[in-house]
Amino acid sequence: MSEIETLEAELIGAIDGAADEAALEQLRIAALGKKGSISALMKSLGGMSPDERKVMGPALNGLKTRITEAIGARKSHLAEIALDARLASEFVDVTLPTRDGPLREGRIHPISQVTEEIEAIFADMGFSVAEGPDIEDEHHNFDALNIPESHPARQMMDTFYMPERADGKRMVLRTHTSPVQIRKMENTEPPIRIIAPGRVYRCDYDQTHTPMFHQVEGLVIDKQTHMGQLKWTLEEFCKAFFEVSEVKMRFRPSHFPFTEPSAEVDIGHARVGNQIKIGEGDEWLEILGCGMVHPQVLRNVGYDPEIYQGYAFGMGIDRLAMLKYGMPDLRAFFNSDLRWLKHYGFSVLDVPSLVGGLSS
Ligand code: 2NL
Repeated sequence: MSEIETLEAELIGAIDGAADEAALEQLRIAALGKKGSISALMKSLGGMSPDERKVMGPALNGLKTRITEAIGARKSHLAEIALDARLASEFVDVTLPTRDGPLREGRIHPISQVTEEIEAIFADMGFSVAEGPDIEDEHHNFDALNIPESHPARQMMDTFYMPERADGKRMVLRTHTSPVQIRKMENTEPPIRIIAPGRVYRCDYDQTHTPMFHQVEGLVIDKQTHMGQLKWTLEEFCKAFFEVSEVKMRFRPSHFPFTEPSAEVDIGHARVGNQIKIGEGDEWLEILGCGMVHPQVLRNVGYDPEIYQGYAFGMGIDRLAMLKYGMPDLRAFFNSDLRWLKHYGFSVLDVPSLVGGLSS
């Protein structure tokens, strides 16, 4: 066997036996690196006679090519083995029951649960979810909504004002999620179909009020919208949310600066023992406010009220949660009491959906 054949047999044997990529790299350097065995033979070409070189040149080049290819082949084979091992070790049997641990122990707060339920219902009716900043300017929180400087809601008594800035601007903690909708209208052409859930803030603290609470507002703007659509949307929402096939509702005339006409909506309920039954019965509970968007609000965001109209509504998420899940005290919502969370919280694995059930 020639020197070349011996070297080739040795190298191929070593390459096929290399256990991992690092060993393979060592072999590559030992053969093809600057001081490698093949490189040394290549260098010896210079000292050969032209006849010898004619034979040895192509032979060495052939050797170099075959060794490079063998290293490449072994490398992809090793990578395949490594991938198979990883796939085998990371195999997850999704049909197994959950193990003890955070997934089973942890709880979703009722407010997060109810927010997701509301989002699932409105998503099904073609609404998207919009968000905006908690710290707002007075334009988006009040002026654009047709709430005048003199309105009681703007008084220091009710609103958390931030310290006045150098440019004289006073920011506020948003008192409702309406500014999210104002922002949406300011930078979007109709049609619009959104809900805006989120935290809101008011200077108020007693048995039924916390200074931070949660609200969801809805807004639809299009060329032909009317109170009938608003009424249907809210009825469908209430049936889906309270998971009942019929729900008694009452629309009472009301007043908001940002809607005209405006209405407050009550749902019928009955007390059975210390439980509340929603949808039937002779007692009324106010759950939301709504109306047709005031033409001045449309003008404020640059819409022509002769072309576009819309309806809007707003409701308190915390209150809806209390009603649906029978939680008596609003203040317990924000105490982070683990016993309360264990009792009223929801499983991480039960994601609310209309097909899978909202609160199953
Ligand atoms: C309530 C009443 C309401 C709205 C919110 C709204 C938003 C825009 C324009 C017009 Cl951008 N209206 N929102 C309308 C009527 C009532 O909330 O009692 N919330 C708890």
